[in-house]
Formats: sequence, structure tokens, C-alpha cells
Amino acid sequence: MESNNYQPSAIESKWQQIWDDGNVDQTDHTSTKPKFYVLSMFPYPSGNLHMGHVRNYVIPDVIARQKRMQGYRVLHPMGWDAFGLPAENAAIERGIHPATWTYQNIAHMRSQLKKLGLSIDWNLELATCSPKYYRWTQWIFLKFYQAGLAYQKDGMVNWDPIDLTVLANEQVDGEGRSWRSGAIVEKKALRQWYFKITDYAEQLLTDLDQLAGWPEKVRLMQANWIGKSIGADLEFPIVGSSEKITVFTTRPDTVYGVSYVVLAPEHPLTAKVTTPDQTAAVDTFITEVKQQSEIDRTAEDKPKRGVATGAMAINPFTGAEVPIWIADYVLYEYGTGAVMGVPAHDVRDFKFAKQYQLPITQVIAPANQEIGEPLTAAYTDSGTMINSSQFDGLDSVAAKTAILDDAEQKSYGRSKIQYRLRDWLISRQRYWGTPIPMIHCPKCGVVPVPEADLPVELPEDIAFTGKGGNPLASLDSWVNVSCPSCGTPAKRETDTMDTFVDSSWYYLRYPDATNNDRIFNTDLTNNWLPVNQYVGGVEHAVLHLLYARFFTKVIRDFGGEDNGKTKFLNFDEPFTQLLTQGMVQSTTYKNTQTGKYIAPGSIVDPNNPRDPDTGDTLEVSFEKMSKSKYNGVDPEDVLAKYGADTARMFILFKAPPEKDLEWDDADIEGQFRFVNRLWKLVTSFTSISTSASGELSKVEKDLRRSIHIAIQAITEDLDGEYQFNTAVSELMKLSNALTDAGCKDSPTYAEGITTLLLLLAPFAPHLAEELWQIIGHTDSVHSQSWPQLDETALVADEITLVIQIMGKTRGTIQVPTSSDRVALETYAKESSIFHKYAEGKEIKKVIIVPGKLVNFIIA
Ligand code: ANZ
Ligand code: ZN
Repeated sequence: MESNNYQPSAIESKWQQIWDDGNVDQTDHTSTKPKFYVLSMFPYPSGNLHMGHVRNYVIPDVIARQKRMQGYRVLHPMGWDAFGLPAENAAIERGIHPATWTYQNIAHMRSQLKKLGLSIDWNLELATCSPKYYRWTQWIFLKFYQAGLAYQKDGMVNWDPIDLTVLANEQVDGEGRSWRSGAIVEKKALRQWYFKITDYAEQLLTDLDQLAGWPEKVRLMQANWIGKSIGADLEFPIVGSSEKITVFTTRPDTVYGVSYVVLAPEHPLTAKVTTPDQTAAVDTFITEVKQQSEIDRTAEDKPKRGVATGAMAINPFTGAEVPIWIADYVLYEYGTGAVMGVPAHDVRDFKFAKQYQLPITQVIAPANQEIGEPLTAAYTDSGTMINSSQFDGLDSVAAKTAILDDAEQKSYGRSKIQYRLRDWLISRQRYWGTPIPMIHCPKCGVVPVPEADLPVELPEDIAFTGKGGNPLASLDSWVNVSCPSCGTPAKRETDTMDTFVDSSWYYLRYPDATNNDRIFNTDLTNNWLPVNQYVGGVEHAVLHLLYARFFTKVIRDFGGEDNGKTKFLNFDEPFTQLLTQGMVQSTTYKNTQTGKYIAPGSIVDPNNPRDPDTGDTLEVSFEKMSKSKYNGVDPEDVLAKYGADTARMFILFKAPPEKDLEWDDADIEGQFRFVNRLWKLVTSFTSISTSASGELSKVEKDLRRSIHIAIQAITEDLDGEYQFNTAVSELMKLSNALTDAGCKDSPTYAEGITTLLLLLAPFAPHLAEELWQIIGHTDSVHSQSWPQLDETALVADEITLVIQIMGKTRGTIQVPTSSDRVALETYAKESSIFHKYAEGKEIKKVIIVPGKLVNFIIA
């Protein structure tokens, strides 16, 4: 027998080494077992593991380990989302090459991850910054280009003034700030590369129906982001011009109520229609609007401002002339960049009309409106058509179609579906990213790098001055090439790709991550995908998850290796189930006067926390762990103190996976004590002294029941619902039942200990393995089958029988479940309750409810 003290550090490093040497987590590609692909969103190699990572990687590991025990072949890989700005900033600040910095961080974080005892197949590890990987990112780009899905466009783009690069719309938050630097994003006119995600808008929307295994919230966010609007384009001729203004509207039923037409200030027609007397006013207004963010322009609570162009347009339905305005609330990027103003039925138009004294003509009447009563606010619901010529009296919903049909017939309108989703801007003016494999030739224009010349590698010898701009653009030896098509001196594209491109397809590569001849063997990828269970942060609800879904669909449509007869991929959606885990938070102290965060270690009296410097009282709250708030808990410290198994058990026990987790030192101590109790319980189990004999005793039956309740509950908790917290409490219950069991030398007790270790294995893999060996096994606990539920063991073999005298409950007794009426009456009469209340009395009647109660009616 081993040492009697639980020593996690010794046990954990020993088993990690053994597992590593035995390559036990190598992926089984060949067996006929059903597959299970479990994946966590791969980390950015920032340098150190934080608690959020620990949670993100422990959850899939429990799933992977249990699925293997349940007879699945499991794919559980890991990699690195390794391109990005911090590496470049480190190069500028510390003179260390981004590649060196990144690979050092990867090495360190890999060793940290290994300390968690994760059952990852490290043979499949990939890093997006490796030319072996980004070669295929570039290959995908070329395929996109061939398919017309990658293109260059001049446009107003989001410019991050801190990181000095452009951003995709998805990377600008609701307040107009960069997702990375937090800077207020500016608009800048630049020629950039885009992916045509809008071609897939409809599929991205309708296929959300296939994602029943995703949180409803995430599906809704994606649907809103795609933002489908069903409406119409209507044409308003300009008075005295051959040109027309095309407006996009979702409410053709309101067209008889148009009192003006509005162009976005950036609309090309603005300059054309503006009359000389209005030119100065229009120019001033345009300059003002340029300084406003998109958010300010469209915010509900902001006043709507505009200016008349002096020109008039004709409402094609009424023939009436209406003024043409420009206004800040009309965006050039959406629809046609022009709107028909219907103040009576649109909130923004109502405000605008009030401000500028434009007429308000009601064309839809609510059921309860008094005749002649003026509107005090826009009426935006449906109703009965009024003031609308031949459509009067129609229901407005029906009128939508009728008016649109009329417009189509007379050729001044057509139905239109409009999406809010914009094409994905992927150019970045940075070094540390995948080079866009394109060449600009003065003769041929834009020429793709031939596939055989991939990868276009990042030059290593390059200066990081921090002076702004893309370092790649300054390296002539790299930029200057000859055109692959005509040989003329040409220049490489110096933009690199948004790092979200790298992470849009990595999950497809894992099944065949080391393939250097092809992006992957499609048989392998089609066999393993879709990912059965994906785990990651909800912050990616739109960005990464939308892009990854888009990539899956485009790559699917590349056409198979049989000359495109089949599809390249045989699935539509990459992630069947999605678990978005909550944040790891901890106690945060903030000075109520200065707003500064205070390190918990410097607080003298935790019951009356005060700033050690100023004496001010501190506000105490739970917030996401972060360096700037001094509330981080370093996983290394926790592992050193308690070991990985306790850390894993604590994280799983403390909160359901999708909820935020509040770090608590007392709770991890508690978990450590539980792990120590398990150790004592199992190490003091020696061997069974009696062999199985026919009937089990009552204590054995009770224990067996506890064992199978645990099997049932934990299996259910893990099966898709992933209620790890209740699963851990079931382990605690079973451990208590074994501790208290009065049959420690019985085969049932041995069954209990064995089952406990099998159920524990996914949660505390080292501890379970060590104890498994201690009780005499020579094989691994992780290669055992998941324990089977014996339903018959769940049935309690005693029931509680209520004893009543004259219908009044006097007490209960335990009787065998199998008791018939006669037996129930006998047990009841022999009970002390009967003796106490009915001894010697004449029994007039006995009422028996089998399995429940016996009621004595006495004289
Ligand atoms: C007339 C009208 C009358 C409208 C009415 C609404 C209510 P969603 O659902 O977001 O697609 N619109 C169209 N293009 C715009 C632009 N570039 N900038 C600002 N607003 C724009 O909204 C479509 C509606 O938003 C359109 O329908 C249009 O106003 C406005 F009682 O047309 B509506
Ligand atoms: Zn050329």
C-alpha cells in the first residue's frame, strides 16, 4: 500500500508522464465505434493561462473522458489562435520578434495546460501562425477569390486610431468602440479586401433552425445581426431631371402618406439635386454629419437633423411633388441610402417632420380612432387604409401587397429583401497575420499568387519601429516581385487577413492536422465533423461563430475532389451543440472616493475593508478576474497548493457551466477536504473478506441503491445537459454512503468503491487513476467502461407504511415492499403504535391502502 497522505503534486505529474509516454489520448480514427468530437475555442497565446481558460478546457475534458468510457472514439484536440496584435506590440515594446514571443508563449501555456490533466491529443496541435497552417488559409482565400467571394472595394471603413488598422463591423461594439483597443472608431476611405458573406445571408439565417443544440440567445443574436427585412424598392422621379431616387421601405402601405424624400448625406444624388441657393447649407450640414458616429446618427433619443436640398421629387402613386431633404438618420450603407418620409407612421419621421414643420398625412387608421382627431405620435401598427385613393378601406397588411403589385405593374417598384449584414472586411494593415496571397501588376491588375507558390511567407527580417503603418509595406525586398502572369515588376499585397479568418476553419483541420499535401483529407473531416460539442465564451456569439458557419458553407461548396461532382464537405453546420460557459469572477474592492481598485492582499480587516493608503471605504463586488482590478487568481498558485484535481472539481462544482462562477477560497478548501476524504475512503479499502452469497442484507441493498442512484444521476447530468455541479454533489453523496456503510467487507462495498472511482475518473482523472491502481488494478481507469445502471437496484425494498387509528395518523413503520394485505395488517398490529393507541380495543374494521396505509376503526 502507498503512502497514506494525499499528495496531489506527486500523483499528478507521475500520471501525466505515464499518459504522455503511453500516448493514451491519441485519436482513434479507425475503429467502428461512434465518433464524438469535443472542442473548446482555441486560446490566444497571451503568455499565461488564466482561470477563464481553466474553466474553458476542463469542461470539454470531462465530456471527452466520459464519452470515451461510454464507448465513443473521441476527437479532443488543441491549438493556438496565434496571430494578432499583442505579438506585434511586444515586438515594438521589447524588441522581441512576434514569432519568438508567440512560440515562447505557446510553449509555456502548453505546459500549463498539461498540468490540468487534459486528455488532449497533442499530436494534432496546430498554430495559425505557422506557415504549415496559414498556407491553407491562403489556399482558402484563393478559392474564395475564384468563386467571386473575395474582392476589393473602396469604401468608408472603420478605422481604429490606436491600433492603426481597419476593423470589421462586427468588431465595433454598440458604443462605437473597437473590440480590441476600446478606442472610438473613426471612418476612413480606403481600398480594402472583403469576403462576400452577404451571399450566404439567407442560408446563415435559415440554417439557424438546425441549431437546436445552441443557446436560444446566441441564435437570436445571429438572426438580429443578419437582420432580414422584407420590403420594396420604390422609385421617385426627380422634378426636372431624368434621374430617380430609389427608396427602400418595409411599409409600401404608407406610400400615400409620403411628405418628403430623404437622401443620406453621402448619397451621390445629393450633390446633383441640391439647388444653388441651398448648396452652402447642404455643405455645412455634410461636414457636421461626418463628425458623428453611426451610433449617434441613428440613436433613438437623439434629435433628427437635416436640411432641404431645394429639389423636389414626385410620388409616383399620387403625382404629388414632395421636397428632397438630406438627414443624419438616413445611412448611406443601408438599403438604397434613401428613404421616403412618412411622419404619420414612422417614429423618426414624425420627430423630423415636427422639427421642420413638414406635413403629416395619416394613411392608416387604428380601429378605435375618432374621426378628425390628429395624431400626437407616429402610429406604427396596422389598421384600415385611409387617404389612399383606390386602396381606402383595405386592411393595411393586405394593402402592402396590393400597393406593391400596383407599383410592379406600373414599373416604379419591386419587392426586395434587405439584410443588415454587410460584407466582411478582412484586410488588416499589420505584420502578424496571414499575408493575402495577391500581387498587384501594373499591366494585369490584381493577380492571385499561383497555388504552387503558397505559402506566401512572412519575412522574418523586419523592423518594428512602432511608428505606425504596416511594417510589411516598408520591406521592398519582400514587396517587389515579378507578376506571375506576365513577368512585369509588380508588388505584393501588403495587407494581412483579419485573425478571425484563421479561426474560421481550424476545426476542419484537426482531424488531419499534420497533412502537408492538402488542406485536409476530406474523408477524415467529413467523418469527424460536425463538432458534437463546442465550448467557448459567449463574447463570440456573433463574431467567430458567424464567420465559422459562413466558412463551413463556402468550403462545403468548393466542390469535391471528384471534379466537383460532390460537395467538398458533407455537412451544413460546423457545431451541433454549443455551450457558452460563464465568466470566472472574484471579489473586487474599489475605493468609493477615488474609483481605484485595491489588491485584496493589502486589506487589513476583511470585515471592514478600507483603502490601506487613504482609509476610504471600499465597495465590494464580484467581477470578471482581471489584472487591472487586482482580483485575478493565478491557476499556477491554485495548482501548486491543491493540485489540478481539486481545481477541476471546484470549478465544476461551484456553478453550472453556463453561469458565471464566483471564486471563493473557502469553497476550494472545502473541495480539497472532500478530495482528501475520497483518498482516505478508498485507501482504507483493503479487500473483500466475504464472497457473494445469494440474498443481499438490508444494509447491502441500501448501499447498492445509493450506488445506482449515483450512476443514474451522474449519467443524466453529463448527458447533454452538462450539469457538472450536481454531478459532483452526487459523488459526494455516494462517498458519504460508502463512508457510513455497515457492510465494508461485502462485495457490494467493493462494487461501491469501484463505481465511485469510475464516476470520479472524468472529474479528477489523476486521483481516480492513482486510487484505481491502489485497489489493485493494473490497467487504466480511463479505459474502463462507464458504469451500467441496474434499474432493479433503484427500487427501495422497504416502504413506509402509515398507521391510522380512526383515520388519524399515529405514526409510520417500515415494511417489506412485497407485503400483501394480510402481511400489512399483521405488521401494523405488531407495531408499537398499534399497542399504544388500540391495545385491547375491539377492531370494527381495517381499511388497507396497499403500499400506503392501514387504518383501524375501533369501538
Ligand atoms: C417608409 C416607412 C414608413 C418606413 C413607415 C417605416 C415605417 P428595417 O426594418 O430596419 O429594414 N430606412 C430604409 N433605409 C434606410 C436607411 N438607409 N437609413 C435609415 N432608415 C432607412 O427598416 C426599414 C425602414 O427603415 C424603411 O421603411 C425606411 O423607412 C427606413 F411607416 O419606409 B420605411
Ligand atoms: Zn502582369
